[in-house]
Amino acid sequence: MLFCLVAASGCVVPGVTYACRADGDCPADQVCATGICQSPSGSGADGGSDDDAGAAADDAGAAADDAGTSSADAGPDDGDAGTAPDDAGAPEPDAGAPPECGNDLVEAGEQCDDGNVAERDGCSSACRRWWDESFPVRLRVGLRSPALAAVDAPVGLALPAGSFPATAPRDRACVVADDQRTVLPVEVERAATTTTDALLWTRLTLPIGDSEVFVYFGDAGVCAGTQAQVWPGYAGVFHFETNVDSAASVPLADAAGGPSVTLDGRRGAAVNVSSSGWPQVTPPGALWITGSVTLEIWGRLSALGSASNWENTLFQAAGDFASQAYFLNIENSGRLRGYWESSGFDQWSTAAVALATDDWHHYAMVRDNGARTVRFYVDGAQLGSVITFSGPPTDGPNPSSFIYFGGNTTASSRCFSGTLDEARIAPAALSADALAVSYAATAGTIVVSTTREPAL
Ligand SMILES: [Ca+2]
Ligand SMILES: [Ca+2]
Ligand SMILES: [Ca+2]
Repeated sequence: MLFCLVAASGCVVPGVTYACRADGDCPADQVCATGICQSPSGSGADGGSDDDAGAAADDAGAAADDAGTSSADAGPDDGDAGTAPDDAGAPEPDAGAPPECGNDLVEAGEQCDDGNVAERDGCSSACRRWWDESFPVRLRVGLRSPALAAVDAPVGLALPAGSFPATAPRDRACVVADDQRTVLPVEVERAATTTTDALLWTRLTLPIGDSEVFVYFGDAGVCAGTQAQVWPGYAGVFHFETNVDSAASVPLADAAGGPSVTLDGRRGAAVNVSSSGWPQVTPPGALWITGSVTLEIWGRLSALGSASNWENTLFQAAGDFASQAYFLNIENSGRLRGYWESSGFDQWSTAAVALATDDWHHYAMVRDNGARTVRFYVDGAQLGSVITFSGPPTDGPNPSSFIYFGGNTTASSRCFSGTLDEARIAPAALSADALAVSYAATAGTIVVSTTREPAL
């Protein structure tokens, strides 16, 4: 410490503390207290006013530090235990701080960051590639379709046991495209109550290479009401999950005696059909089709038919014996046979399928009124040659008209004996590719993998 009469000599040395006798001995911004020049607000007891000023700056730095800058708190902690932000930011600097979702920066631990915390926009509120964080579980479904022309088609998703929690409301699933944004239509065909498997349908544009969709479970029915979007273009779709089950709002009834349901269907449950009972639609309504039509059904014979022809009936749309809009059966020879009244059309496929009992096959007939052709299919592949015809059916339905699945109004020996599943009737001539997809989609060959996320 040196004495210097500041006011008189003007000798002010920065960083030096001056002795004084009066305020006039001190620099202009200081006063004389207890013989030493110091700031007016300071306390001589704490060793100097700079310390307090430093404390204030330190606190400001702590706040800035917690906001994400790492430079402010470089100095030793000032010991001000009351500054909560400083403590919350420990350890300093904030190298261990979690990433911030929604700051438009993809940081460690984030799969994406779209600058917001909104759901269902491709990047979730947790910055994951996840449709909506309110769904705790999803199933990643890997897909691969056969090579074909573009087909917009229903695709069956069979979800194995263990795919999702037993408590999840499986009748309220959502199907989302791989962009985590596009919600696809969904129909829950089967949601078992005692196991954790399920059968869904969605609709996709094929072909697709290696692709995937995601099934989300566990939230209230935000995707309800999209079922009809799975089945445009069909007059009737019948899953036979029960003996009166149909998917396209077509009332399906039992024939006398009624068919029993077996869980051992081609997909989910199916109906056991015999001459004593089959499912039917009466009156046929929109299923009475005299224009182009496509008939599809899965069948498993328990025994070959006992008649000498017209046996193993699959479809019969009839008003009476002499009024039929379409008919399809499997002759015991393995040839498919189509028929309708008013035109004299009665033709077999030019090739045969090897029939065996207890063996599922997908059978189809396409009547193309525009091209005047009939095509037969087994398991998605055309059976034999295209057959031409000259006249389409002309009979309208009458008061006793019906659609039979497996039944035959002419002779009980012509009924189907076995199990039928997944019948469809479309008022159009579906393409060969569409039938290939229909077969593959029901057989499950389009789905190549299912993975639960998160894993159990
Ligand atoms: Ca971020
Ligand atoms: Ca988002
Ligand atoms: Ca079924």
